[in-house]
Amino acid sequence: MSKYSSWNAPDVEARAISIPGNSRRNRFSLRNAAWALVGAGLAASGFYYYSSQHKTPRSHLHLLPESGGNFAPCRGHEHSDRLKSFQQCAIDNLLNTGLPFLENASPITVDDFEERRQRLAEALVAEDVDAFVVEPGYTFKYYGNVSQPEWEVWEPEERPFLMVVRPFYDQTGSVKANTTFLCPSFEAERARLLGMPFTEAIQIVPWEEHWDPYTTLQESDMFSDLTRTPRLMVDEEMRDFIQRGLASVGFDVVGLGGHVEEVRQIKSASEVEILRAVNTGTVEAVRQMRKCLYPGLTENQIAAALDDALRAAGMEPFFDIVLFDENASNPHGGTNGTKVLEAETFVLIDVGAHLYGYSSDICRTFFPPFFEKPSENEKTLAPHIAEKLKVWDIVFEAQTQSIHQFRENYTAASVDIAARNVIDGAGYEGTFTHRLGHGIGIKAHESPYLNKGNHKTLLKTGMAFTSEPGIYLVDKFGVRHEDILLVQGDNDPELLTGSRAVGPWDP
Ligand SMILES: *[C@@H]1O[C@H](CO)[C@@H](O)[C@H](O)[C@H]1NC(C)=O
Ligand SMILES: *[C@@H]1O[C@H](CO)[C@@H](O)[C@H](O)[C@H]1NC(C)=O
Ligand SMILES: *[C@@H]1O[C@H](CO)[C@@H](O)[C@H](O)[C@H]1NC(C)=O
Ligand SMILES: *[C@@H]1O[C@H](CO)[C@@H](O)[C@H](O)[C@H]1NC(C)=O
Ligand SMILES: CC(=O)N[C@H]1CO[C@H](CO)[C@@H](O)[C@@H]1O
Repeated sequence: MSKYSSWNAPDVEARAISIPGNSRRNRFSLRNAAWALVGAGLAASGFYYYSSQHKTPRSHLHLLPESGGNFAPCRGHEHSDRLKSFQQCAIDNLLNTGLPFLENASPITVDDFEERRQRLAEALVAEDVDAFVVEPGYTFKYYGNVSQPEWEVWEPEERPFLMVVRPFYDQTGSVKANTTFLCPSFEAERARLLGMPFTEAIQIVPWEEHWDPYTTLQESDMFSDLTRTPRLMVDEEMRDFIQRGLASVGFDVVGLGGHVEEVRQIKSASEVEILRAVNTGTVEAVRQMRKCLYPGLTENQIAAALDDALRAAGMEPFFDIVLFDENASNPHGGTNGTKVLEAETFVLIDVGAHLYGYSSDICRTFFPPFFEKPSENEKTLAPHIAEKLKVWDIVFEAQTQSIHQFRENYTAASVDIAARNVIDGAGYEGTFTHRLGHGIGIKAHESPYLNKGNHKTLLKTGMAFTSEPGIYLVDKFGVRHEDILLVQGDNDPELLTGSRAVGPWDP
């Protein structure tokens, strides 16, 4: 999904940093020189606004003339001024809201991590499993705060570093979690330096380079009290060679499922507040940016300005799909972002950002503000405008009907079917080409997945989902509305995006 964010220029930055003795000033001039070259190349091909994709387009545009007038884009000073004002307007509008949506969110604490492992221990007992095993990645981040790149900054390693969480009964007879790490012995100190969120000192079982790590795990005292073959549940991200390694020494290995999978699916109060903050903030960023639009902007320029506005508000965008008219008939885009904004353009923006490690994922479809809204009694709407309005309303009604199904014990299929029935019933059968949505948390896409075949998964209180129905008309336009919903017993769900869209002029 992150077709735009990959166009930032971390490589340019990295190259500059690697030069010995470079000062902050040098770094900036190197970066400018590199971007001036990029700009020159693209200017020659008639595509000089590409440079606004850079993470800091304002400083770039500002500094370019100083860093070599010959390389700077040589036409359209007015255009570049206007673009600069647009970028600043998107940032200022968002900051001027005072960012009230961020107020109730705070980072996940050590106590929250302890609570997660406690819920995991209880789930392991319920599933009759002796230990949960996970390597650095999203799930390890969830239970132990270490992602794959935080452990292996270079590339994923072949040496297993595993978190092993076992349930045990304390003196009062209640279930508790015991966490132990199987770690390359020369890395044990580095593992401790990670400062993982535990109230007690972390326990490490080390393995030497010439040992079999799986045998080391098996022969440790972790499983010595068991009277059966130890049953391990491995996370879904666990690499195949580690699963086979564990099985090869005689562990009974089972895949992620049941109550154990539900632990991460069900959000705690602090997770809900972060999800609410980042999703409401992302919607607000789109609304505030929209007010600044002017004719002639490209999809890429809008994505870059929106990214900068999100960053200015403390959220880190990780994908940003901006599509105009027929380019939006492909739900995830794929065209090159150079289509130009006009009055009657239907703009689809699907964007996600991170806050405290949690994701937003929202979508809005709208007309630009300089296209005047027809009055209520206007009977002579051009057919292509009338069709856009009609489809916008159908998708909105589809989303509304799905929302009523986000209740405890309803199936993951039912929410999709409710939306699909509206779209099919309105004569647009076959144009809603993807599922209704997915769980959301530290990843934008998490289980459970909401498709019309998923009859076996039941929604539970505390699960957070996207509802994102769409209609895609090839060669014409696409419409999608995406909001976040929190399941709340047998009631309508709670909206975690602040407020839904009202209409194509009020997204
Ligand atoms: C978790 O890791 C992040 C860095 O990725 C850090 O900022 C945060 O403080 C850590 N949280 C805890 C509770 O240690
Ligand atoms: C956790 O398990 C290890 C290894 O079996 C053991 O040495 C340690 O005492 C246990 N910790 C607690 C708090 O039970
Ligand atoms: C973008 O794609 C269009 C065709 O869809 C093409 O005409 C145009 O040259 C492309 N622009 C760039 C900069 O690649
Ligand atoms: C959902 O099903 C479970 C198990 O049957 C039941 O305990 C719970 O009360 C149900 N929830 C609601 C909101 O009906
Ligand atoms: C289907 C398609 O590619 N439509 C348009 C998308 O936008 C580009 C410009 O970026 C147009 O050239 C395409 O016609």
